[in-house]
Amino acid sequence: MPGIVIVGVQWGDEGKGKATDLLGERTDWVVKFNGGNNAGHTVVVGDEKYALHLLPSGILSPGVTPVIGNGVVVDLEVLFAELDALSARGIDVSRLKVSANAHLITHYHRTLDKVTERFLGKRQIGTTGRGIGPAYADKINRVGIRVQDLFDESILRQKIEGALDQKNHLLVKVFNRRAITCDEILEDLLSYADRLAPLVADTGLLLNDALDAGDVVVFEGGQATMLDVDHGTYPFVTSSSATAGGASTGSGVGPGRLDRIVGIVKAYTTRVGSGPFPTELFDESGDFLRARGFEFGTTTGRPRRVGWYDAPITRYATRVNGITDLVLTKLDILTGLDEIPVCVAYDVEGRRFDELPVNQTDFHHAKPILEMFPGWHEDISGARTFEDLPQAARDYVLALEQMSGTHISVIGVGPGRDAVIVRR
Ligand code: 2SA
Ligand code: GDP
Ligand code: MG
Repeated sequence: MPGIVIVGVQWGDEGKGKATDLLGERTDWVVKFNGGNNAGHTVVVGDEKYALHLLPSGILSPGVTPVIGNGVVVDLEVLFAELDALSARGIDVSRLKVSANAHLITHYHRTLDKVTERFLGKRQIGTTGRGIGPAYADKINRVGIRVQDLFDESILRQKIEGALDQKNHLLVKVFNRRAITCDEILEDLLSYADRLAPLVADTGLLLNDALDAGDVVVFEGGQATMLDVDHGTYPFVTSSSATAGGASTGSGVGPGRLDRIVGIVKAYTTRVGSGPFPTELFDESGDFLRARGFEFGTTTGRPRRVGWYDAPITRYATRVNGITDLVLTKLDILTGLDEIPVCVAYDVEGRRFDELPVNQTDFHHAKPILEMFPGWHEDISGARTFEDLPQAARDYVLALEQMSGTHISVIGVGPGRDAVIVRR
């Protein structure tokens, strides 16, 4: 099974970084195919904790070649800061490859992200402020700057000038900001060119050759299904394809080569930023989950919104991604609850919806129809087989599996690399 895709089922932070890291021993390549340094993956290895933003989680495993694919937007300052920080901790980062076609995040993208959010006021998306949306907007609008442009100064200058024509109009006339000059952007980008040059590659070719040779390639999704620009709760989404299809377009590998699609799903639900969230909790149960699960943004530190498990979302994600296996994470966080509610369907002003309503307005008004499951009080963090779990925890997992229609092959019972139960 050489091509394995990792995708988030809910609104992100399900533990994709840990899942990718877990596969590390059997993996030859890990490819990031979407997003940029808006991602936040926390990986715990022994006593060491790593927070990765732009780099694929596979960078922590010796022997893995990490790849930043064409579908990613790259902030060069962040790239080199993250590489330096990992090197200083003894991680070998020398194998990293960066697609020549990946787009760059510049100073004006970061500025526009922040001022647009401020301008939106109550309607803001709650972005990470990293310039992600404006960089993808430029890509689609055909005024983006790609990694390869750094190596042709006259082309680079033309492209920056083209992009700034529109940006400066907006910045000065609408947002009352100073104009940005072509020279300042050019100088900043070119300052990274020498360090970047040896990393740049035709990554699509490398990955296809690797698959031909029988290598195992993991495609690591950033964000998640419900934040996908097409399939998520638009406009409260990120600006990239976070679902399995994005693994193909964002890496240059045909969809037929993606053999397994692994969905990562938390035993409850969280979301950062604005937008609908039917099972959201505003009471002490929410405080319990946030504190126990340490639900704070890995990138921005923002408290995450928390809620119960939402089965229609998992069914939707299974369909949209073609999920073949689920990894259920953070089951240990639910320990200590007498009863665990699960959303099995929605009520929208008296109408029952068993699946996600097609109309987003209905989803905004959806109230969860909850089914109660008995909780457990035993510490499960040392469980390493399914049989080690208390009966109530097993029943909870089997119920989620039955509701989502997909096999749960791995269960997370703690943040560490070894805190997992692998089921056949
Ligand atoms: P953006 O910055 O344009 O991608 O924001 C658009 C929406 O996407 C959400 N988003 C995320 N949601 C969860 N986790 C993300 N990564 C970080 C983490 C987030 C953090 O791992 O904790 O630290 O705050 C992530 N990245 C983007 C974002 O909240 C907006 O709703
Ligand atoms: P990602 O964005 O999907 O990679 O997820 P994040 O790293 O942002 O958030 C997941 C958090 O949960 C991280 O702090 C992980 O160390 C932690 N984690 C992952 N799996 C488990 C688990 O099974 N149990 C517990 N307690 N923590 C976990
Ligand atoms: Mg995260």
